[in-house]
Amino acid sequence: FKIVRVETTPIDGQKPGTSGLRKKVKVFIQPHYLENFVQSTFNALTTEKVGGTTLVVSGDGRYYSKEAIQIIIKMAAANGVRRVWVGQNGLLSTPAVSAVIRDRVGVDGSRASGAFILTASHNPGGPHEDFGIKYNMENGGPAPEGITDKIYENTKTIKEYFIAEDLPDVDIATTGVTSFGGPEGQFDVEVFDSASDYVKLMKSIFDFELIRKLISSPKFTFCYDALHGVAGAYANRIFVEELGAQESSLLNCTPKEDFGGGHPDPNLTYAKELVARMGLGKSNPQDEVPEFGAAADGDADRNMILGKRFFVTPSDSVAIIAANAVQAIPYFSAGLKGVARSMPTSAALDVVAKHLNLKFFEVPTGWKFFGNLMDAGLCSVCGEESFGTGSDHIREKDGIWAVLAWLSILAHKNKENFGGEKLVTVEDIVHQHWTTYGRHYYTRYDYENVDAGAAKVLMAYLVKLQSSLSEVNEIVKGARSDVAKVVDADEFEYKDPVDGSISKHQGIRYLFEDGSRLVFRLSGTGSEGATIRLYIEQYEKDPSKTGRDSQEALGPLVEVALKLSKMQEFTGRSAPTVIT
Ligand code: VG1
Ligand code: CO
Repeated sequence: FKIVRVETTPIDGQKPGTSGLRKKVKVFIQPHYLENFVQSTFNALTTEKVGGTTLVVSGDGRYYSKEAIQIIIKMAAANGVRRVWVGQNGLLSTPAVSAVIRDRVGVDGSRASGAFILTASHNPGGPHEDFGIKYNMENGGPAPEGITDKIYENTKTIKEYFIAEDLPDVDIATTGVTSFGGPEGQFDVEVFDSASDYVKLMKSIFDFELIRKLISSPKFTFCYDALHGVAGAYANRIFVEELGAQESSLLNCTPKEDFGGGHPDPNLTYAKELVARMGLGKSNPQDEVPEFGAAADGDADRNMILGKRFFVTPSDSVAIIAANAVQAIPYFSAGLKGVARSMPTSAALDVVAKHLNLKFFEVPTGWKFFGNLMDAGLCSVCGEESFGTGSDHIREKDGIWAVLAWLSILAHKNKENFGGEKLVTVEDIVHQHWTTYGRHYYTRYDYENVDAGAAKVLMAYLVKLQSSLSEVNEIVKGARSDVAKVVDADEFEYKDPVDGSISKHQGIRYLFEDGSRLVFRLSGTGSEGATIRLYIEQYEKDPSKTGRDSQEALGPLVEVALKLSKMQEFTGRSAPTVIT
């Protein structure tokens, strides 16, 4: 093949957000749009770090992935990359990409040094929906801000990109190696099975034999919904083939370019079919409801955990996994190095860390901040309120790992009793946890696609309000006399304890005397307008009061949050788009 230099001009708005660049497909398919971003990434990494290396390119299989993969292969060839690895049919979940970078050895003994992941995660897909791309580094984690800032700077000045235009399209449906000759020597594309490396890793972490016993126990029933995302490429292999679940336990496990027209976001609003099956929707009380249910997002890094007619809040989920990891999961048997959560995630994990005397870290939203801690050996288990849970086995959150972690805890708690009378259920485990550690009532209100200007004004107003706590408390008291006093308020800023880098403006916090918190943030993953996220949390230590309905328990704090932020006045919205 020949290397062609193509002249181009900068395109506005290519700033990577919380997790890469996400835009409508119609934006991505504009001439030069993808090419500019990919070349800007190569340039940010520098020629030395790109030339001669092995690059992974794959994603959640959403619309436009197949075309994008061929373009990136041709650009990689032209930029001196030695080989490109592609998951069969272009499919690799985000956690599997991380695992592949860290652990996979190619047929010729090579190892990967980075990846382009093609996904817009939980955003819908299809010709009128979203596409996305992000770069992950040699540790398997998302590029840090230092790199993403450089990429963005490059997109603003880019003049040229390089592409091997005459390289034929590679058949990515068939596994195997295709070799080409270029001006600087050989260039290979290796297509490999999407699941093998990941399955191998999971088997090295969990006790599959024990989980198999749980799943085959007549008392236990199971259901997994991939929402037509890439998790489907792993679910059959792991849950059915390895763990013996029935095929009928899998819902929507065929990956589709448009996620079957759905919104591949595993929460109570969008995972409708699973929610109904688990008896949480308008199901018939006579229906057979599984003991355990779970769902994933488009790229399979998120998870939702459900019990029979019971929802596990993600903030509780990570705390419960951390509390049980050493006993229930072989990978952690030597102990946890530390635990971490994102700032808006509830403090349930903090309480576990204190009880178990573990190192604890609070980081800004987005998985990249956990990676540094893990690389430095400071953190084993971490999570976010946004249905993200994971560990240092890779450098991304991991939806299927979280499900296996819960299955391990269930198997561990029931191991003397698989054939016995009554199963220890998901709900039992959560209630036990609240009795020991107290409960953090938690909810998140999302105001999606709000006018971007209005959202900025609201945030600026909240920052300014913080300078006078007496004014804040007047508003609080005026709204609800039964809510505690605000004792502190700030804009969250994070200093990375490993590399000393500082991330500012990571969300506005109002901290109450009784440990309650209100947090306001603007989303960094949307593709249109602005999304305001409001996180509401209240701690209850008294075991006799931990069984309330969370929306009811949080009612007074919600009222205060809406008054404090003048939400309706600024945004024109009288209700959020999604409540989780
Ligand atoms: C959201 C979540 C955040 C998560 C991010 C990426 O970001 O709040 O916790 O890390 O999505 O997850 P934001 O900036 O929109 O609040 V994923 O599954 O979209 O890669
Ligand atoms: Co995701």
